[in-house]
Amino acid sequence: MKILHTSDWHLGHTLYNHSRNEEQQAMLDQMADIVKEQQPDVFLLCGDVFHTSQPSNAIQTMLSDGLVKIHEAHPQMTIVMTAGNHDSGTKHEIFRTPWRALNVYAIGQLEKENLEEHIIEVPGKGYIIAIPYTYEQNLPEGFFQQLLDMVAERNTEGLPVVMTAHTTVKGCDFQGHEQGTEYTVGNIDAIELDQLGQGYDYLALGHIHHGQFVHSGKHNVRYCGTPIPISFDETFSHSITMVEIGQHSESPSVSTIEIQNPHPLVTLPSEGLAPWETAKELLKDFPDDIPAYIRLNVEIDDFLPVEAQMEAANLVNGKQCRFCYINAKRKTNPQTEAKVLTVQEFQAEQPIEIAKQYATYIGINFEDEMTEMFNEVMAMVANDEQHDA
Ligand SMILES: [Mn+2]
Repeated sequence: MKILHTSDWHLGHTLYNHSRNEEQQAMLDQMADIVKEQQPDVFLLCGDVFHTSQPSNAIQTMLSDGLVKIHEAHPQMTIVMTAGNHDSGTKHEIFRTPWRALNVYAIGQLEKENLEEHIIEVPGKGYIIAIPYTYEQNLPEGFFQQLLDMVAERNTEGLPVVMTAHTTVKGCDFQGHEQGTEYTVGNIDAIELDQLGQGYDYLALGHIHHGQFVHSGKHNVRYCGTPIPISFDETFSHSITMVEIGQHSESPSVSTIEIQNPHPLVTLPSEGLAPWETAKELLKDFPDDIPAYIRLNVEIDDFLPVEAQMEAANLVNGKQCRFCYINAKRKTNPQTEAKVLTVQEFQAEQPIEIAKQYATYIGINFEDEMTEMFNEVMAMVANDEQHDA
């Protein structure tokens, strides 16, 4: 069984108010070309089809036209499209009946009473267990294993078994996701790989934007990643994943095909931070004919000049690139850097000490006059509390 694995299209995404339609259309066209060339048996789109649960009419048309083109590139191919945390699970299924006529399975919600809805048999080729995103609280215990067991029972021919999920698996590399931690990425808490059961030959994951094998020891658990970047921090290459599995229990062979983005996301300088004056020079020198999105990484002592945004926007006048934003960071001085406190330490500290540390953290000098004002306010608060009591 030959599978094309993709996820996280985020159709309708805007980058600092710039529409991504042109790029996303180019991405869809490349998908159709790849399908025509590769002729996979299965096309998996593992969640985050749209960027928002309320995509505009034009964006919905973009998806349906794109999917029809992908279908026409290889009409025998089974297309499985699950909903991610960015999608509306119910809207995802509105056209499931007409989609079926084009060999497209739209799976938006968990069918706890009707598990069969999640099992798609690709005749003579293999099985797909298609599972959309769901709140963990809404997931019955052992749900994945139950489905895998159902497939194991009927898979007497030893055909390949592929499962999809849209979630955060513990230990993944979440570069590109803002505010990601070891425990939660993109509003989905990390789960152990074991919780997704055993018995699949390949686990096709969506949600994490950096394409990667999740370290399971074997190369059969994979995030395919975004086909085009959603954030400036996705500084890795973007691709779709091609998977081939001979038969059940055999290791899949996996390769990637790169997707070209006509509007690259560029950070200036390409590494580290530059002072504001240098950043402006870099922007001025940026080639006129490259239709990139630009972010400036700027190091500041205290504050950016008020007119900085406007200055930068003016500097790209007449260029093909689009200025997005200034990512300003304060110089960190190891001697004055605020220390990290535990809750207990925080509660034990005097309010004035907390205020001083905060001032240091945001780069303000806490002067004697401020100490005086602070003490005065504290006295007033204490006085009020006494009256209230
Ligand atoms: Mn996503």
